[in-house]
Amino acid sequence: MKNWESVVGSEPHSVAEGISARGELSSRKWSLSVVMNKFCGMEVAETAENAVVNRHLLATGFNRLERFLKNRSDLSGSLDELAGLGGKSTRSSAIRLKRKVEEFEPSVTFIGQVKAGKTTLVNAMVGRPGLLPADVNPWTSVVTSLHLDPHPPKQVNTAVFRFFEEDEWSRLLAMGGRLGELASRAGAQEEMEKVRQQVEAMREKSRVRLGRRFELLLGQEHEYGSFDEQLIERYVCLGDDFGEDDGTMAQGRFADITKSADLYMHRPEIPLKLCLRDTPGVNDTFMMREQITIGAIRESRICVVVLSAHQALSTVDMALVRLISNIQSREVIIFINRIDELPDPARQIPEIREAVHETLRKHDGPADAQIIFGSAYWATHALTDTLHTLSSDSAESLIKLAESELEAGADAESSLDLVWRLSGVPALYEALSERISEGAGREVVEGAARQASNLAKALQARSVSSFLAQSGKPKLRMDEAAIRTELRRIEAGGLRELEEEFSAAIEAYHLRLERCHRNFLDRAALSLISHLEENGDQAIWSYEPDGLRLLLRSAYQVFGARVQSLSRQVFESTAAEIGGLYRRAFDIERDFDIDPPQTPRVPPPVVIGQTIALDIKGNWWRNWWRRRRGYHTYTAEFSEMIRQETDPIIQDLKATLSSSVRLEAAATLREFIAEQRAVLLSVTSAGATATPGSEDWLARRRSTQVRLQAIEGAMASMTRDAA
Ligand SMILES: Nc1nc2c(ncn2[C@@H]2O[C@H](COP(=O)(O)OP(=O)(O)OP(=O)(O)O)[C@@H](O)[C@H]2O)c(=O)[nH]1
Ligand SMILES: [Mg+2]
Repeated sequence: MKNWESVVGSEPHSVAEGISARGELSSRKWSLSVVMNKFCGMEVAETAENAVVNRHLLATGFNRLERFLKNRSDLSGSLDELAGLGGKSTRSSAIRLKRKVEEFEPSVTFIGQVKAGKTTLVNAMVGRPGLLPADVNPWTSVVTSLHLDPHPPKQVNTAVFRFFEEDEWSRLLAMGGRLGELASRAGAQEEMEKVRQQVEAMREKSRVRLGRRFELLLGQEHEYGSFDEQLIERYVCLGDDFGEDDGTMAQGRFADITKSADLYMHRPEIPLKLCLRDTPGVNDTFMMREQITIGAIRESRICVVVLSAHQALSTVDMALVRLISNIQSREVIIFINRIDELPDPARQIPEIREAVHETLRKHDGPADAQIIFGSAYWATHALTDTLHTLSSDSAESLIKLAESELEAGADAESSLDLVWRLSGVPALYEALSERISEGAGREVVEGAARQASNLAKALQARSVSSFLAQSGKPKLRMDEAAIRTELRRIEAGGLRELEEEFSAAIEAYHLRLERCHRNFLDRAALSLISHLEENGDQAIWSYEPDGLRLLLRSAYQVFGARVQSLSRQVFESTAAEIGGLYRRAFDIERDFDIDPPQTPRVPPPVVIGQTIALDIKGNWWRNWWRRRRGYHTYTAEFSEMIRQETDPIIQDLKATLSSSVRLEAAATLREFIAEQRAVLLSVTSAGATATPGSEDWLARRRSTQVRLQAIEGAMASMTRDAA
């Protein structure tokens, strides 16, 4: 009883034939229910690794990576060739570059509603149903990164668990998370008390569980050479769900204090390294995890938002919408899971799609984000070849969806492939492939191609140098000391310019942020006063903070565009100066350009989406309101509360983001110069192997030049291709 045919009935023909034969449909459905009744109540599939019999399914959805993979392998080939053509320094540069490109690991963060099925989906995507525990106690705050590698990973440690630092941990507990901070600021005693009790209970539990080791463990890491479900459970599942101490206490249960887990897996079906990050759901009442989610989003370029089909984006998910609304639509993919729970998915999917788009539009979210529908549940059953154990409702939905697909003219495919496709996993992998090849993957290839092209140019400069032609010896017109001095001058000039330009940009940006902030506070206070004048203090007033977000976002965008353009200018002028140095050092007459390095990426300002007091329209606000007396107290206290609430966002926008871009730009410039220095100075050490002027020597020189030009051409087309 393995394949689809056996699920829908025992007729020998394929699903495609069967389903398109409308006449047979009712009898097939009848036979389905017979089959289902027979299997209902059966144990759900065993989900250990060895139960995954259809792992080949994981290889679908990567077509869009082809160009990236081809470019990358051409690039590797060219780098090998360059390593052979140049001296020691060129070789080590080429090897380093090749390693960097090969080690490229794009990452994807999965965020979403609590219980939407993020963990189940990630488990299915890595071909290990049951690996990460699904259905975990809501206090979990662990971000788990699964590192997939088509080659067996070289790491000695295939699992690394990190614990909270002491200060992070005490802050988390002392303040009771964001809502705790907020409640205490607003003087909402009731809420505060609730949070405090929960936190106290949690602290007590950890202390009992971990005893004296507790303090010692904070800030530490635990590493393992292998992992299995039990080990992961000890680090990422809280004890409550597992009953009383079952004897494993001796080994410890660390979940309370685990901050992150990294697991390295060999996955030959997937054509590149890939990191999938599973995070805890965000619509929990206490928002302990919002900061964790913000951190996890920052670590990946692509964000997959997992929603549940039967409640895809309602008002309780506004926190989620806010978090993604500061990321470009192209880098957000919405996966609507659990379509197996829809009675009629074919009819409901378009409705849900429309509703989600509408909500995103209305709330200023990434309205153009791609939406994919699927079911981690179907995916798991397809992988483990246990379609016959699908619950009857789920099988019924699957059949209905399959029928409508086939009626719409879908290709005939095997029943297993069809179910896999309907699970949405291949479509999700395809969307990820597309984003990787046009985004981070393109940048990596382009950056390395520029560097490879510079190596090829440097070697050509050496071979066209008039000194080489005359004497057969690689020699420079300038001596080593002069080259070093000149490079130091160029570097200092470039860094100074970056520093000055950045300072000016940052200053303007800070002023603008402060102005936005002040204006917002003033406007809110004015609105409050006029409300009080018109309605008195019995009618409750509220104020939307979205205006502030809009202003902050546009200030950030202006800043981002400015620093990118100033970095580009500085990089270009530095590259031009180095080109001039080559011309002088090698005595080259023709134009000689060096490619400037890539401009730094400006990360999305996710923090703007952080929940602030005004977003929460619960009891606390009513209580706060009722406790105030007199207009004056309202306004002063309100302004102070909102200022304290929004200050951390402004601080983060000021400090973290601008300084990270600035540091990156300076580091890129330094690295660029260091590489040029190594290449330039290595030229004199690379000796000619044949007698200068001999035929052999000339022929070899010509062929080297031809090859270098070919490499340079290939690199240039790759950069153009990428652009
Ligand atoms: N019917 C159905 N159930 C699913 C599906 N995906 C997950 N589930 C179930 O939903 C429950 C929650 O799944 P998880 O994967 O833990 O959800 P999560 O989003 O990781 O939850 P949190 O981490 O707590 O936010 C589990 O009992 C899963 O078996 C699905 O596609 N269909
Ligand atoms: Mg989960």
